[in-house]
Amino acid sequence: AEAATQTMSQRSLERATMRRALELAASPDAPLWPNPRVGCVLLAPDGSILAEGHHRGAGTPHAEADALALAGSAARGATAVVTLEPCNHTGRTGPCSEALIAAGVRRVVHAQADPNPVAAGGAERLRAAGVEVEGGLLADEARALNAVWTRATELQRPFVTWKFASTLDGRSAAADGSSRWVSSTAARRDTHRLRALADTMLVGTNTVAVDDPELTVRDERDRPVGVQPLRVVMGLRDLPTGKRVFNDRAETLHLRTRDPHQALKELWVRDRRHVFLEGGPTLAAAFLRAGLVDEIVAYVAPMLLGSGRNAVADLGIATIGDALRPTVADVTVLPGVDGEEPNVRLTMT
Ligand code: AOF
Ligand code: ZN
Repeated sequence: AEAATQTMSQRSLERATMRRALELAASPDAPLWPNPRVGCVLLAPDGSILAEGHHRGAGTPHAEADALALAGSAARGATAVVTLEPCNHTGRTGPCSEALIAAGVRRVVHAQADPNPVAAGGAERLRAAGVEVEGGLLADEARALNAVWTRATELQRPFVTWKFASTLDGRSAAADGSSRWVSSTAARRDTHRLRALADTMLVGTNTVAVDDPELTVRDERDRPVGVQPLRVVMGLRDLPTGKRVFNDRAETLHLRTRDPHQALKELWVRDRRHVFLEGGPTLAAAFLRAGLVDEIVAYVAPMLLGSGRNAVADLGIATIGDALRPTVADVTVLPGVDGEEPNVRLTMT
């Protein structure tokens, strides 16, 4: 009975410690990309906290290494509580599996299993060295914390969010090409917030030629914020250098391809994890047809045009049974400001 009670209290202690590790993983200086957000807590045999660590971005120590450096020789016999399975590879830094073994850690409790085929295998390596390993504790929370990174890593290509704004009848511009503005001020502000979470803005050459967007992230007062996502223009057409997408407020890449698979491949090798697709109807249709849209964010404005540019071009669907039917994950009403009407944001997967 005593052993059972001990196991119970160990379990609840490790659970609470994992919650703390998840908090650490989400520290303000944790990366959004290209690396995952990871936290680690080292517990002494008596259950007290020896050290806390977290990852601060590509090329800096992993969470485990960060905590081990703080604990020093006190890590001998400790339990490491980590939000992600310790890595087993030499990438930008050394393998955490070996670092934990060398430090004499006795037990490792991790949440999410490492979806990265290059780095996985840490749990196995630790067990082989005689370290007790338990995986899966609060794994759903850990996965949610790095939802886009996890999906991209599993797919081995960037995660694609297609964002569009349309009228009630699915138009993104009027017959004369005018589109300022379909969505409300609040909706456009919300778009900037979402853009800032991605590492890549993607449009087609046609959108640059016609709409001349800047594709930077700005806050409410229109000031540049933090590191700007990479701006990518896709298509074979040459573009005038005077377009706003080529200004010096962020980097820009012109991908001379029409193939969505090829584009994502080139972005993946450039360490891109999250593409925010804001291209016109042709590019959106190309990605949808290729099955390369992972998430759709639609802003719907209470406006009717009856003619004009469709938000998406022909998808080759002739009958209702063949319609693409994304699953709705969220519906949010964005209240109008300064006398504007509300807009609706639909998030779908
Ligand atoms: C991190 N931080 O705290 C942990 C990671 O970019 P690299 O070469 O340092 O390796 C990144 C991989 O290491 C990552 O994809 C994941 O599989 C593993 N664990 N990565 O950036 C961390 N623990
Ligand atoms: Zn590592």
